[in-house]
Amino acid sequence: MNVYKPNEVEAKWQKTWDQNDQYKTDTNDTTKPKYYTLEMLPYPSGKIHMGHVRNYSIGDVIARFKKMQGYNVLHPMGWDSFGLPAENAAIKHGIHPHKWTMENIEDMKGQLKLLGLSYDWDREIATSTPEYYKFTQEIFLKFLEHGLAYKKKSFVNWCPSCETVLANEQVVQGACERCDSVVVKKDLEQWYFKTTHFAEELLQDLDTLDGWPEKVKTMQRNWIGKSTGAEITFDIDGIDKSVTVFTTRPDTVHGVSYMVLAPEHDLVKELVAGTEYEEAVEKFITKMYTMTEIERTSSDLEKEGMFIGKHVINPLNGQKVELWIANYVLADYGTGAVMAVPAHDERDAEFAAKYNLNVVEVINEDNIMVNSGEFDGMEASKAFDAIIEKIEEMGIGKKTVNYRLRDWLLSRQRYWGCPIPVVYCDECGLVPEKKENLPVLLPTDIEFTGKGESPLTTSKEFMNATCPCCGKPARREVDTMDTFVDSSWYFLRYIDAQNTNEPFSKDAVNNWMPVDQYIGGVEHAIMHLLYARFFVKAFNEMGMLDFKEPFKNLLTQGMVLKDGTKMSKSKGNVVSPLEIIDEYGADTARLFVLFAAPPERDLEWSEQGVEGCFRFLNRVYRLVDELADKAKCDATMDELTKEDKAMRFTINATLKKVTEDLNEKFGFNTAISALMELINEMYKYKELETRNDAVIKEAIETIVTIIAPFAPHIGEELWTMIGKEGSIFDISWPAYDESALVKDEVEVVVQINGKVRGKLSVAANISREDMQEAAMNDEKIKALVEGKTIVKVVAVPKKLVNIVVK
Ligand code: ANZ
Ligand code: ZN
Repeated sequence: MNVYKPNEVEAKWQKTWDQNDQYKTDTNDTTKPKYYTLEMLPYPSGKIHMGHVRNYSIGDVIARFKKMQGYNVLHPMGWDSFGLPAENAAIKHGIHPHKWTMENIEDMKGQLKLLGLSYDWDREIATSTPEYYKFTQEIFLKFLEHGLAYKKKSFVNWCPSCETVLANEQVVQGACERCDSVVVKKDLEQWYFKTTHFAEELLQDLDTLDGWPEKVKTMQRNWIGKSTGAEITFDIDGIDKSVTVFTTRPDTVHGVSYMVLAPEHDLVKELVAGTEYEEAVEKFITKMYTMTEIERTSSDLEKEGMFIGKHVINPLNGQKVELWIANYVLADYGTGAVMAVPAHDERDAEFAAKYNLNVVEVINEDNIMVNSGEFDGMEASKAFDAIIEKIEEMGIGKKTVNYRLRDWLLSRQRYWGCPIPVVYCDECGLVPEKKENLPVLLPTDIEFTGKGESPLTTSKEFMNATCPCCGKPARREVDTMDTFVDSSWYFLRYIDAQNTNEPFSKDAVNNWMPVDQYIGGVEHAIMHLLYARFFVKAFNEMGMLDFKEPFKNLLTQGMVLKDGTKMSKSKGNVVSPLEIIDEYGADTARLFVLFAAPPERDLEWSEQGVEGCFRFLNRVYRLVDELADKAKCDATMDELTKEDKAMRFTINATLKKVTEDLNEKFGFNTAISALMELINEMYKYKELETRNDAVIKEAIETIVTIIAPFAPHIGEELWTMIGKEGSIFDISWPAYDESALVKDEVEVVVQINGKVRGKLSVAANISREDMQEAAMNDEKIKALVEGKTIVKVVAVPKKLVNIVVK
């Protein structure tokens, strides 16, 4: 008798897989259909956590199952290795970001290998290596050349103490998240990608993504935020100037009772210059600089504003209304100006109540226009178009579409990111670096102080550049790219990871894209997925590839919780994957995260659950070990008893269910529980005196095959124990035996006057008459109808017999 020793089994098979290059993919092999399965690439923090275990276990089951189904499977892994933590480690511990990152990658790679994941490590990429970021830079230059990257001045969050730009997420209640100083807005030149160029396509093409969760598509739709409405121009009273508003409710234009400009609107300073309002307006604008857009658009925002001394004229009814500025109007949405209709807009209503402004209703409860001149009596939905038509006729406005989506601000004042490959020359201005000079390397003579614009300015080596155009001394761009840029194209690089000439070959990506199954956390539902989609659309427009969407199917897995909350260091509820692997083995860890909940749902960590999975694997091991000789025999199936047939039914029904559950339904938990039932049945069956060796053989082979994608090490081990040669992952996923699922006996219900009174087991092909007779002869039924008059007996074959009595 053998004993299951997971650590020995797992080390042995991991070594064998490595030696045999088990998971290398030949992307040029076209004899099989392709299947590209991908998990979102991790940041190399140095330690894997349970979220990784869950994410990668899901991906691994899919990869192994698809391979056994005959697909040529591509399943790569890499590292999103630029980013702030490496720089912070440099500031704190004096270790260079590159060294820190590469050591973490080595550590984490070792940990992933312990999980037995079927990655083709030959395709591994790390976004912070020159071999990779060379091409990120090449792509940037392509975007620049095609007008999809540009530089413009804009107001950004600036911490005066850290002397750096902050992302919106780094500003907490108006203060720097790191040092708590009050954040100000600074007008700085920044780099942008023109994501808005594809706003409509990014929205429309969501409809083609049938394999994406509805909630993710909704989040993207809201983020893109398409609004249809009109722009309408109002003249300013007494001077030769006007204000144009964007409104989604042109039908309410007669209800405008004041107008609001964003405090930062270009006109504001001009309108108040030299007036009594000037000083107060200046103060108000400065105050706005300390607020983030998120705060200003929040519905709990305390509305605040001020009159700025001018009036505008409503072009439809000639009324003069006051011109205000207010905190709830944003400078860079629509036109930065709002026609306020407090009767029909909540924000305006709040503001009007606070400052005692007029409220004029223009649509009544029945959705009919009132107080609207010639439009009175019209349905509001009709007035929407009618008023647009009118303002277009008058030449004071037009129908417009607006998107909430902004261009992507990609420059960061950081060291550990991809250098933006341009230089500034006194003679030639902004000059893109030449392609043959790429990569523009990150310099190593850097001081990490945590202050300053970009640490790159401290590098002499980096700052003393030559102009690629005239050869004179020039200054390099010191900003680096947002790390989301690196992860917007990595899935293409995996397909052609050794290509030294170009980021990827067009043919290769056309053959292998889209990713058939993408798996990752829902926290990436907006940014990463939108940016990756944008990149693919940009590549498509630039002729670099022929498809329009990168990810055909998307699975967003739930979180791993402990005691109902997310595992986190601060809460002290983190369970270390390495400890679990050490104690129970990776197969148990994998089985647990796959079994404990459906993949989209949150999963509650349970020590008992883990132990249960470990006991189950032991139970499977003992069963296979005990019956290994039978599984090796060559008995034949003839002469099956009733019990043999029942066992064969369970074996094949389980195989059918598992196959269906894995085929794009992600029913890992239900598949595993079906397997558990099969094991239970087998434990009973093997005790029968009449047990049939051929049935045992079928059962054991099926069990080992089913368990393999979930728990690959024990799968291989059991496969060897039953005398098979080679890897189980080289066999074809078996087809179930249809004939074993045809039952020769069926259970039928017996009713008296329509109420169920009993059940009968009868031959599946029994005649109607025999079925009626069998029911009438049943002892229990006999007793129940005794002394009553039988009016009629109805039988439905394979289902029921109904006896009507009086
Ligand atoms: C008049 C009105 C009447 C409006 C009404 C709404 C309801 P979405 O749907 O998000 O596009 N708005 C326009 N530009 C703005 C800005 N820069 N900052 C803050 N608010 C702005 O919202 C469009 C509506 O938001 C516009 O339609 C405008 O108010 C306001 F009963 O115009 B509405
Ligand atoms: Zn020059």
